[in-house]
Amino acid sequence: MRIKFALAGALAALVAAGAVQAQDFKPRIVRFGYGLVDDSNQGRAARFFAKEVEKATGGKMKVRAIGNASLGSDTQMQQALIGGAQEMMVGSTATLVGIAPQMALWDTPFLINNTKEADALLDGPVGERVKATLEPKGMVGLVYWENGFRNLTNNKHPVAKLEDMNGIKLRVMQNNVFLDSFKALGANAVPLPFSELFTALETKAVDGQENPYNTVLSSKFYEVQKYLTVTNHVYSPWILTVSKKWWDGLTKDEQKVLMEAAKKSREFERQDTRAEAAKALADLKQKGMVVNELSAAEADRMRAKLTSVHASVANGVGQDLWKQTQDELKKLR
Ligand code: TK8
Repeated sequence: MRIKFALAGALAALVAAGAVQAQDFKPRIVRFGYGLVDDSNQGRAARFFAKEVEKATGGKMKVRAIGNASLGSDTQMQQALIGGAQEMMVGSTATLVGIAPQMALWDTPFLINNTKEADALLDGPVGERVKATLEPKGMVGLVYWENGFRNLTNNKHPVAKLEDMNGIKLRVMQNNVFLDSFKALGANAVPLPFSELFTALETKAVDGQENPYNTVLSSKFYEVQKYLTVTNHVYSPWILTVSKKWWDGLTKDEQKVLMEAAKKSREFERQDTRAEAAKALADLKQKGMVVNELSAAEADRMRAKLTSVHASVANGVGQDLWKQTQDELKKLR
């Protein structure tokens, strides 16, 4: 019995190796850039993706996962992809809005309530439709990863009510929806690339920022930020993108391998991110951060201010996409 299984296993391995050889793979190096540190959910998933691709191509395609924004900030890498100087990256959809305006859909405050809604919306027809707007701009979107629900940190005082936002100099992503949202809350919103954020916090050029727990932890923002307010004000996706110039030169087999590895990495990344997020708050408290939850009444007041941004997002992304999104969400709720 055991021998039979061993034989079957060996046979399966041979067939798999043969299948890899029979496919059309060329020796290639893929520079895959990202903004966070190596030891982050982004870094772990990038390395997972790299391994999957190497395995599936029998080592022909080598993916170099390069973090810390060493290849540039999100927007710089996007330009490198468009020009064909870099093959691949992962970053926030929010930094793509200047190139693909419909990406602003994901910046809508309180659009998505939980991860079940996030997965269904992003992996469904709405997510596909938004992703497809990248192609005419010179990039191909593969899959969405989870950045996560964003929360507020600052170094001035705990934010317990709406008025506490007044005068906080808050770094936001380079994106008008984020700028408008935090202006509406009364903060002094300053757009900055993520790669400059730690230094800006450290030198007190800004007082605060907003990001998921995972990033506050991996980027060590707890070293330079005292207060964390649980706001969950928006669900932020990351998106894996490749240079269209490069993609169009790949064989069909290569494109298929990349797409399949991307889908596997999506499952890995979301699980890993959610597991880390579930215990991150306790870790951050232990590192000395003072954490507060908003009272229901104050959360409602902030929500009311932020939903005022919805009409402008709807106009920006188009009423048709906005309506499709609302319809999909209704079905999910
Ligand atoms: C990483 C960024 C980051 C984002 C931000 O490059 O800029 O605050 O949340 O994840 O894309």
